[in-house]
Amino acid sequence: MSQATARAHSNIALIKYWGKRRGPRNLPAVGSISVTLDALYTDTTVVFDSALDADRAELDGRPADAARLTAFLDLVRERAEIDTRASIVSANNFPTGAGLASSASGFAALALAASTAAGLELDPRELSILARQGSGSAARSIFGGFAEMYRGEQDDGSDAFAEPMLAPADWPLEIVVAVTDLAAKAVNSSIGMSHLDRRSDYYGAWVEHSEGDLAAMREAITARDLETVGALTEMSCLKLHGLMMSTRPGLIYWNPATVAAIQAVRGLRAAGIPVYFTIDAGPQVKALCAPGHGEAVARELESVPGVLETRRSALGPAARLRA
Ligand code: 2P0
Repeated sequence: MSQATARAHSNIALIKYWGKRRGPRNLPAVGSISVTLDALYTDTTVVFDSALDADRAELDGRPADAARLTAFLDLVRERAEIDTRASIVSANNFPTGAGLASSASGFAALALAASTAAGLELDPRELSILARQGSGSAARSIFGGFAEMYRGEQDDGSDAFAEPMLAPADWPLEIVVAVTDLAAKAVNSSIGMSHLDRRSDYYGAWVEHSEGDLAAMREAITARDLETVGALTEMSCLKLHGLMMSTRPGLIYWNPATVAAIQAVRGLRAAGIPVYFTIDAGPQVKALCAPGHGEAVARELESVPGVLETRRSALGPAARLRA
């Protein structure tokens, strides 16, 4: 038996990933830039055990569908030249599958725990490539602080990985997550973003403008220019949701509280608080703000009708092994 436990944190994209290029295992059609969240994480233990005749998985104390996980473990087994089955025990400290990027933290933690338990010593880039093969956004959760995921050009995905941009201490922004619905989302991201070239008339424009958006965001982050980072973040979010709404069948992830929270963020900004919203494939609103404003932002978002709870977070660390 060999085992390892890893913790990886969720991340939120400021410039969004949506859409895949042709090829296997989550080759993104566009690059993305994200921040890793300290307050939201997944702990995963993997045990390779020759007594098992099939992979077993448990998520948050309940049996989980092992099929997607077995496909992922097969990548690790192939590389380590073993065929031992594994038991995976994983827990999120936040709601799973509700637009809080549990697949990002989940597959990043699994990549690190499974590769280590299998005896592989992967460097961060190799880990990022491995995590991407579980879920595209997981490639970014290998790193802390700000990270950029590259689209890559190769058919084998060898250049589709993330890299760190800034450590949390380099620009210690705060994030407030406003939860508006705890249920798992109706359409998961992989399905929502499948075959977009055939399903949305806006997709070509989304891909065409992505390099410009990424370049502008890189420049704003390097300059620590929160106003520009925030404007680009809201633009990429709204462009993503415009694309989702334009997809046949139209995808609407928002509820009334999502819209109310957007307005509340803009209201705070009009009152002089540097805060900007973003939203992933779900109804939760994430507010990015300057250091020291998290408490006021959380208080305001908690007063929005339909907001169930808020979570405050600093920028988080890279994925790491735990004893
Ligand atoms: C992102 N999202 O950049 C975008 C914005 C959601 C909206 O990446 O199919 O779970 O596993 O690669 O990574 C969610 O998609 O999709 C996502 P797969 P994933 O964070």
